Amino acid sequence: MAIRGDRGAVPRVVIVGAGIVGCCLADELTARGWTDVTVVEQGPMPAPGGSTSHAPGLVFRTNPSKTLSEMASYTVEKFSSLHVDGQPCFDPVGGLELATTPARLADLHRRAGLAASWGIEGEVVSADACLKLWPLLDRDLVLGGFHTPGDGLAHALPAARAQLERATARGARCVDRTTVTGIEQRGGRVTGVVTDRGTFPADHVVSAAGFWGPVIGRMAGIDVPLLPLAHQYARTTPLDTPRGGAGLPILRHQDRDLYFREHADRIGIGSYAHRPLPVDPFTVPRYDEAPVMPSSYPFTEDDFAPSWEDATALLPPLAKTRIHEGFNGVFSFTPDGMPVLGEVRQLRGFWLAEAVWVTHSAGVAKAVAEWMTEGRPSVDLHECELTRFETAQRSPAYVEERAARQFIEVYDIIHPLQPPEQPRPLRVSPFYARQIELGAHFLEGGGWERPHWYEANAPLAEPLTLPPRDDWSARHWSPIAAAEAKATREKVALYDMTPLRRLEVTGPGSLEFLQRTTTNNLAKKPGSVTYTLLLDEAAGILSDLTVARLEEHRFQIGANSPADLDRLLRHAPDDIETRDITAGTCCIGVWGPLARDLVQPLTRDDLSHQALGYFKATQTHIGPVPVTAMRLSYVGELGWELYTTADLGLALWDTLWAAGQRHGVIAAGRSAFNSLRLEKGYRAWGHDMTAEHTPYESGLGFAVRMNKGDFTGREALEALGEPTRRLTALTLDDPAAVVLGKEPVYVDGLPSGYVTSAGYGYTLGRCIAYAWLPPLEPGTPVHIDYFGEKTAATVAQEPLFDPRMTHILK
Ligand code: FAD
Ligand code: THG
Repeated sequence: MAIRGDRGAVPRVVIVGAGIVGCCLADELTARGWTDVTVVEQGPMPAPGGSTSHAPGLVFRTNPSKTLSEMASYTVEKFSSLHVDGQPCFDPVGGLELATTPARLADLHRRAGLAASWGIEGEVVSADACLKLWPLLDRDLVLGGFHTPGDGLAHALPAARAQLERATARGARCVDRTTVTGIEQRGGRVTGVVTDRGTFPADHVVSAAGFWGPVIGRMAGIDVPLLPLAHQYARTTPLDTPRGGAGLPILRHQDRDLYFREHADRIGIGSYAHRPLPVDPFTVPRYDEAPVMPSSYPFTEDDFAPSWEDATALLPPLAKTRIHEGFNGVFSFTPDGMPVLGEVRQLRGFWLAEAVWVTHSAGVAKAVAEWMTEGRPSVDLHECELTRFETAQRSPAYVEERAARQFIEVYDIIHPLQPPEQPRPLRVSPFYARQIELGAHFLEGGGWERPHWYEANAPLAEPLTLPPRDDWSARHWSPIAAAEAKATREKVALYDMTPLRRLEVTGPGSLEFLQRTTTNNLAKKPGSVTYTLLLDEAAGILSDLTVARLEEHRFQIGANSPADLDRLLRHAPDDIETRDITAGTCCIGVWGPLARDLVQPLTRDDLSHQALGYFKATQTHIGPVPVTAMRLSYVGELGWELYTTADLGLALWDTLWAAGQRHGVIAAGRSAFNSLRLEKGYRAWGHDMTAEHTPYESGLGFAVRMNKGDFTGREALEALGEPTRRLTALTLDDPAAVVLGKEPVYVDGLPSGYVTSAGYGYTLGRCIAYAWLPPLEPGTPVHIDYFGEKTAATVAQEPLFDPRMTHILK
């Protein structure tokens, strides 16, 4: 099937860069019927001098990101089927991650859990078993390892060549020694690629330029948030042991930031232990001027010295060898370690496929090709899309600092809640000074400082008895959260909701536009609020939103990520305006049984249930502060979200705080917040459900109105059969047990799904875990693997808390 454009013409694609990503993409596109595909490469083929040209090709598939793990699995599968000169492009020598500290050994159990969740075979093995797999190891150093038999070595250059040849056989062409110098555009669309050998007209341009991404981005007027860093790789002189060339597994010694592979009778050593060595992509030498190749800088021996000591300590036979050759090889790092993918809204037809490891290259290429062909990828890419970054997260200083941090932390044991250290604080709400006074323990999200609990509430926690926590789940957690949750259920608490993204849609076409874009019926009177879903064409959930109709033609949307704004802007007609008002505004959630006692005296308007019902909004005043009050609550208690402009935020906080003293008001943080929403069964987009899930299986069918007229995803919803999996609420049987998310779930002893989000339900006295599982009856026993231990859990009836809504409807 050949791809045709809008006017029947064959669309022209130019891919910039013939590294592994560009070559995989040429193959994936031509396999999908794209015929006019040109790969433009500045260096000479078949080894043009980018990162791929010297990649040692280790493929460890296990990753906290399900998406990256699946992409890696696809790379393994695909490269295994590619052959060059009779040799497969993947060697399944297996992978071994070592533990030399108890903390690492525990973490390997956690990684084994991740592997099981994402369907990767692997097992934590003893030190003796490690020695069998890698006889050169010093047995005394090793406590155990994580063995993944299906991991191994990708032969990146042959894989690139094989895929490019296949693409060429389908009509693609590759022009090497041709440097892209400009991107042409007209009317917000890309029209061509300018090179030192002429211009290539194009309807789509994909920048697969690796660490040169920012250079190509600048030609297109886009900041590409990645930083090239050099990373040291060295090979030893030959090793005279009988095991040389025997197919040793790829090896990681993360406690010393090292990895190893065999090169016939030599050992290759990669190190992340050295200082970050940033490279300016704008000053990288051209191929002909580079000493070796553009991505290879001279080896700095001093930087490698400690790693050599660590390497010989782990592998004593290496002491009889020396470093034969080494180099500082350059590749891309991003602020969060994830790739940068997607079409740029401001320049239609211009796509990014950058900051991709060989490990994920085929999976990334497949996803981008699907996206270009069908309008959406088949995997959830929200962690990889360019649109995930906030404006402040794309400044060069931010990117440099965070990307260098990613380099340093690449093998660190990272807790899922662990906040990055710098640059902080970046974004703060107007209540920040008060939060500090109250001893807020801040974590970070989307650049925002977010209180997780307040030390000021410590006395409230003293009388509570909570089960003790293991070291891991006790991190970034405090028993104070339990006291804050209790105070919210029993009295009243203030929550800083400022980081909750707010969009404003105005103009005569607003209602029609939002009706067409989301699932619920929004054609209600001004003053109504509706919970609704943003779906893609295949009915995958792109976001869940609250839409408040504040005036006939003015809507305020409570959204999730910057991608939501991008999505709306892509589809918005000219007669409406859509903008992000988050930064200029703020929000306090006032929730708890005493919320009305606190707030009503501060306003002359009637806030009774009769006057302002559930999911209703109104403009009013709280003391001197004009606010928009929305009667809804993600924590499942009576109360309002109170919005005002940023300048008035502190006055709003102080007014509520002063009035709340006689009611015992507290400030409460996100740790309690997450517990309360789990008890209430409210889903968190990006954790519980993503574009890979549809509303019904996610338990969100109530937000879909099939009879309201057409909307994006409606047709796909109609075609859906009975769900084969469900987002399922589980409670852990042992009141002292906890899980945190992403753990594998076993039904009848078989791996059957994975935990999405989890937290302790303080009202319930048990940990709650949501999980994707085959449909199961409430009461079904299952178990969850937590650090290699099986913990019993039971399928629960939802909602776990207040099914009759007595806490809210009063
Ligand atoms: P590249 O291979 O850099 O390709 C980009 C191409 O774009 C280049 O060929 C370049 O010449 C071309 N280009 C740039 N600008 C222009 C222009 N203006 N005009 C025309 N062409 C242009 N990954 C793993 O998965 N496992 C590993 O074990 C591993 N080890 C590594 C070890 C080292 C020492 C290094 C440096 C990297 C390692 N990586 C590893 C990372 C991996 O090599 C890269 O992430 C990957 O190769 C990037 O592929 P790419 O196609 O995006 O980029
Ligand atoms: N507040 C506001 N907007 C938001 C959120 C929020 N947008 C993003 C995210 N959070 C959306 N998530 C939810 C999830 C559940 C509810 C509200 C926002 C909720 N659900 C009720 C229920 O499921 O019973 C009511 C649904 C209904 O009546 O249709 O309250 O926190 N502003």
